[in-house]
Amino acid sequence: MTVRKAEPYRIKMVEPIRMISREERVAALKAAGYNPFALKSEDVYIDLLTDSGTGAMSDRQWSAMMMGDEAYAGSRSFYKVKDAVKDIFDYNYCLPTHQGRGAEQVLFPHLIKRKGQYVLGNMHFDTTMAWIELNGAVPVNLVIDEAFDTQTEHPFKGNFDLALLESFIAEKGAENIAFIIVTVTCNSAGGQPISMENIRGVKRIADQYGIKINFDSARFAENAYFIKKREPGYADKSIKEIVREMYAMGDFLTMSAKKDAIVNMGGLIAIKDDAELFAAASASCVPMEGFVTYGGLSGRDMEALAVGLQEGLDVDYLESRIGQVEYLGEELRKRGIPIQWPVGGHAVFVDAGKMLPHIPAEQFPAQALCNELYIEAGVRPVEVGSLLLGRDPVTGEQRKAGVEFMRLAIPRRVYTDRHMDVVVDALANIMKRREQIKGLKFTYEPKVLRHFLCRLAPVED
Ligand code: PM9
Repeated sequence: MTVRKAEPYRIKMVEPIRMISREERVAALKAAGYNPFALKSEDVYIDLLTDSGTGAMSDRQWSAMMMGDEAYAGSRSFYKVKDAVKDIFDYNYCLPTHQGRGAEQVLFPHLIKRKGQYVLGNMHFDTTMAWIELNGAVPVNLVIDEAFDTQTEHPFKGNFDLALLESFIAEKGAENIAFIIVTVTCNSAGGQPISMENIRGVKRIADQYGIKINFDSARFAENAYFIKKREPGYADKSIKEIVREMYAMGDFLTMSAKKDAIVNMGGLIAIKDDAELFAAASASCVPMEGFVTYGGLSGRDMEALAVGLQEGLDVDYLESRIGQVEYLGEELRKRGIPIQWPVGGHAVFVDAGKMLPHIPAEQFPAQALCNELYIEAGVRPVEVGSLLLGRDPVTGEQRKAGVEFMRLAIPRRVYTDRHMDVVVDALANIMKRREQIKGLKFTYEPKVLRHFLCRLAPVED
């Protein structure tokens, strides 16, 4: 019998959690306007809202924080981040930012030359989409069709549809494309990876038309792990070698360091070799995020980041982390719960449209399922469907998501497989009474990024 592997770490410190009563959960959700974002985290038993900034830092990261150099300018801690960026991505310039959206805010205005230009991606994340639109450009998603069919087996559902990418550029004209964003892994499609072969295809097309490539790098190491596991020719390469090969095809990167770099706060811009772009972004960084050697982070944050960037590449850690996501996914599948398959890197995405076919998209089936899971077991997921997608900025019409996902995002090194079993039991119970679940309507709808702050109420029959 093969001896199974366990987590490649010991737990040195714990944070107590508790499940409040069902009556208290019902009252808490009502007070939160049926939007789990408004719940107090103390009222949540297992928090799977996000894997962003929720990971457990290692003893090495905590001890590195003691070395934080809090100098306003020229901090020693900044140079450790810069060295890690050079070592891992081989990019020469770097600017820290307070988180991923800070990086987007600083860099994007220098890439979008005029209103109406397109920014092409496999599938843009919501804040990324917001920063593209706020700069007057139009975000376009060109992911392969398989991404929207949760039941089809495909190893790289985050891939670009290369034929569509090429025809879109040819039709609109290269001068109307601001840049391309390759999101690794592709969060909105289910944490789905993009293959090296596909990135090569994007690069070929980008070069042909003289268009630059940005990597949205929140989950760069998880993407590299999938390439190692699923793509022929990469089994014997290290994660760092794979990352280097991926990033050699890009021109710059924006990163939320709160995911694969396993810090609670932080972000990055890195630029391969364009000194002019770096100078322009530096000039924006100072008023927006802070001086160029701290960009919204303290010295101790940067110390933790320099260590976390390297720790995130550890193959044993990645195997255990993605193994836990697979475990949750497999257990749910055994109970007939429809999920994006194969599972992605950071989360299991439940196909709520399939599970609750009686709730139309405009009544947000995935949000209704999130609320039900909270009521059932105090588990907090997040909606990644039509509620998140929002309205068309021109027509004001509700856009319909390709799939109505409920995302169960797993924080890094935080929960055990026993916690995952709670989620499985709860969803299995919900599956039995799913016809009784009601859709939702707005009682308050903000104009931008509405899913964070909206308030809802159940639709009455
Ligand atoms: N992603 C997530 O939960 C956190 C915000 S929504 C609860 O998945 C990508 C691919 C992301 C991402 C954030 C950002 C923005 C950019 N790109 O949250 O600003 O997944 O650090 O990063 C979240 P920040």
